[in-house]
This record gives sequence, structure tokens and C-alpha cells, in this order.
Amino acid sequence: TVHPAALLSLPKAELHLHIEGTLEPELILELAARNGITLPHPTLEVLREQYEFSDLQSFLDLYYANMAVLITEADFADMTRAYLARARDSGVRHAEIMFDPQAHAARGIELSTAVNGIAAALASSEAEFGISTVLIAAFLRDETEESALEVLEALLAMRAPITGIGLDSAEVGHPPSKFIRLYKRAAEAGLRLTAHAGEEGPPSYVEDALNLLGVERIDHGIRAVEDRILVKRLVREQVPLTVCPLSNVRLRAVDTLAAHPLPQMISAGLNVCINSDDPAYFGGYVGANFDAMAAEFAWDAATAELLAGNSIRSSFAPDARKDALL
Ligand code: ES4
Ligand code: ZN
Repeated sequence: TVHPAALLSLPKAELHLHIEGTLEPELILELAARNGITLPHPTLEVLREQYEFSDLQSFLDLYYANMAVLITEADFADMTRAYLARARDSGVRHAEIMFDPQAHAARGIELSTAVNGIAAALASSEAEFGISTVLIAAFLRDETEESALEVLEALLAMRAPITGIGLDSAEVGHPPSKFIRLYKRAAEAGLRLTAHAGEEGPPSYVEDALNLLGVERIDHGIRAVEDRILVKRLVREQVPLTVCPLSNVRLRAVDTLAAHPLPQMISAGLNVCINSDDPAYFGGYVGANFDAMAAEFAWDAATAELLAGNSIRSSFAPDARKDALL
């Protein structure tokens, strides 16, 4: 079995990360105090008791509630710097960071506050943490396509430093077909395309994200294993799947870590990598996800190297950066 220290030192890219999901309970309380906000769960102890989830929606309810503490650019910058420091400690050398612009707009926070705050932290990330970064605007699939298009136009008009778009939040009942115009507009604007699919939703959502939205990458995609034909296609096209093992266990997309389909996905020849999703909520950052899987499945160094290499090869980083990290 590969040694945890060897796992840590492998250069990795994190491709599936919601920056709002990196708000640790301590920082939530600190920002609440700083901004004079009264939370429904006002102490660390009571707040921590809320972190037992039964499915995606039960997590999303807490995730959106806790965002209430993010008010100023400094709040967004502090959250982002705290993530970069922890990612660096996991051996992450390139990070593709999603944020939820609609969730902040809905709370009356200016788009520019979220964008400028996050961007300020990312601007010094290579120098401060040795991590190159890419920012991705994720749209809420349980909201309308009109709302997503309005926010995308606003981001383009303000020349927000985004490289791509994603699609997240409650999956079932909100298929990719709802967002065809959004992805067409983003592609026209030269943005890279990814979408959550096959986390709680069926394999057909993975297929539709590829066929109808033209995504280059699938976030999660674990339920693709239920469809043999789809797996063949994903292998043939080497579509990157950004898998999040601890997230899948905590949201009960899989019963246990031992029952996680990742080993089966690796054997099938799928292009998979390991990510933390919402590390403050799911029990750890990229390093903890690697450690847990390596221990559970007694991985050798070659398996860990394959997954770390996949993460870098599947990133939206410039080729020169990929070459430097591979
Ligand atoms: C998310 Cl784990 C997950 N799935 C879907 N949407 C999300 N937003 C933040 N975390
Ligand atoms: Zn996610």
C-alpha cells in the first residue's frame, strides 16, 4: 500500500471544488460575528451537529444557509485563501474553483463582491501557495435557465475572470436539456464547459450533458457505471469524471467507502480523478480523499500516480502548466 506521505507529495489538480463548500464551521462563526449576523446554529457545537446528511438536498439546505455570513469582498477573499492553504497541504498544485453567483445574488450580494473577493485571493495564489487556479461560474439547475442566462451575461459584461461554467445544486428533476441555451451562449463566449451529472441523477443525464450541452468534463458521473454502453463511450472518448469519494459517502450516493465504484471505474479504463467537492462539509480535503481510498482499497503507488496524473491532464490549465506538473 502506498504511504500517506507519498500520496501528499504527488502533484495534483483539484477539478471539482465549490468554494462556498470550504467554509469551515470556525470561519462561519468568525464571519457571522464580524458581520453582525445571527445564525440559526449559533455555536460550534450546535453547528457541527447539523453535518449529518441524508441526501444531496439535506446538505444543500445547510450549505445555502451558511453562505449568509459572506457579505464583503474580504469575506470571499478570506474563505478562498483558507481553502488554498489547505489545498496546498494536500499537494494540490492547480485548482479549478467553482462558485455559485446566483446564490449570492439571491441574498442581495452584488455579483462584483463575490467575483472580486475570490479573484483577489486567486491573483496571489501561485506566488503565495504554489497553486495555479481557474475560476468557474456554476449555475443552479433548480433555478430557471433565464436566471442563469441573466447572470452569465452580467459576468461577461463585467469581464469577470472566469474560464468556464458548471451546473450544480439539486440534480434530479433538473436535466441538462433545461440548459441548452445557457451552454450554447457560454461556448460562443469561449468558455470551457463542465456540468454535474450522475451524482444522484440517472446515467441518461451524463449522456445528455455530453450530447446536448457539449460539456468537456462530467462532475461526479458515478452513476454512469449503471449503463454499459455509456461506460464504453466514456472510455473511448476519455471524458474526465471528477469523482468525490467522501462526498458520495456523506450524501449517501454510495452506502460505504468500500462500496464506492471508483476501483471498478479505474479498471474499466475511465478517466477518473479524485476531488473534495465541499471539503468543510464532507470530512476532508483532497489529501484526506486520497488517503481514505488508498487505505480502503490498498492502492499501490502506480494507482495513486495514475489518478493524480489524470487530474492534471483533465484540467483547463495551459499546456505549459500541465507539462510542468506532470
Ligand atoms: C454540491 Cl455535492 C454537490 N452537488 C451538487 N451541487 C452542489 N453544490 C455544492 N455542492
Ligand atoms: Zn459538486
